[in-house]
Amino acid sequence: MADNDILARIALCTERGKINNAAPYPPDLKGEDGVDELTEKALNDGVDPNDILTQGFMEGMGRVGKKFSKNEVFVPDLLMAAKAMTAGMIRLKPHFESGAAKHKGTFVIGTVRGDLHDIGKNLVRMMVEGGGWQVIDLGVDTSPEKFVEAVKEHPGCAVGLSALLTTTMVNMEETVKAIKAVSPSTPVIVGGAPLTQEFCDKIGADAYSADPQGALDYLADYTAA
Ligand code: B1M
Repeated sequence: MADNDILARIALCTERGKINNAAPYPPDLKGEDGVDELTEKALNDGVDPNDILTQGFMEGMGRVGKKFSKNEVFVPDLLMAAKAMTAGMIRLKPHFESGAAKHKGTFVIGTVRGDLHDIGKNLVRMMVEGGGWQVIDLGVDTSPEKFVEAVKEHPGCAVGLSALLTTTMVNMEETVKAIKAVSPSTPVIVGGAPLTQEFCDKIGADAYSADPQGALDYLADYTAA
């Protein structure tokens, strides 16, 4: 298979959530190679790991992310795409560690203090990972101090805060203030069902996104600026 063909196939399998040959999902690709085998083949054929990341995984995750924003696909589709991408990322990992492939930057994400909801946060993490970023996931119930620690540990990172409760979204303000106190230039993106742009402006965060793709788009604009 030519390089462009295998990359296009990796993008398609990522978008459709085809993990590997044995995976029965999606039914129309049953018995065909998935992201796992195709990534291995591409690497063995000498395809640049950066191309696998950008033209394979990022292309596929980008397509599914845009469809999700337009309600053309749903949470399970996004989860399957992320699973497929993760299978390929395991094969790419040694290339990132050796420096042959490069991340676009570091994104620290967590659900804020008092909040245990992580399904939406995990979707954002997966999309941003699929967008070529190194993601540090601080998990749920994350204190402002823990975010500050991560910001100090990863200079130049961007931060994402998620909250699902009206009682915990208020903890975002304290977190944004703590981050800005140690690093005013660190961009902070906020999201979660009860949030609004108005709330984002009120607490001094840099961006609000209603969905994972919006967070990724903001990061792309931020790095391009
Ligand atoms: Co909870 N819960 N819950 N819950 N729960 C809600 C949020 C609630 C609306 C249900 C209801 O009453 N109708 C309600 C909140 C009401 C309010 O605050 N006004 C509620 C409540 C009250 C509670 C408890 C207090 C219940 C209790 O114990 N009495 C309790 C609180 C625990 C705690 O956090 N301290 C609680 C517990 C739980 C479970 C643990 C059982 C479970 C969470 C499991 C988990 O996450 N691992 C749970 C669940 C599943 C829900 C519902 C049913 C679903 C939430 C979800 O995952 N949605 C929810 C009701 C509902 O929404 N129908 C509910 C799917 C997910 C993909 O969407 O998280 O919005 P979402 O993420 C979206 C966007 O918001 C965005 O992208 C995602 C994809 O589009 N997004 C970002 C999210 N973060 C982002 C960050 C970004 C950008 C975009 O940039 C950084």
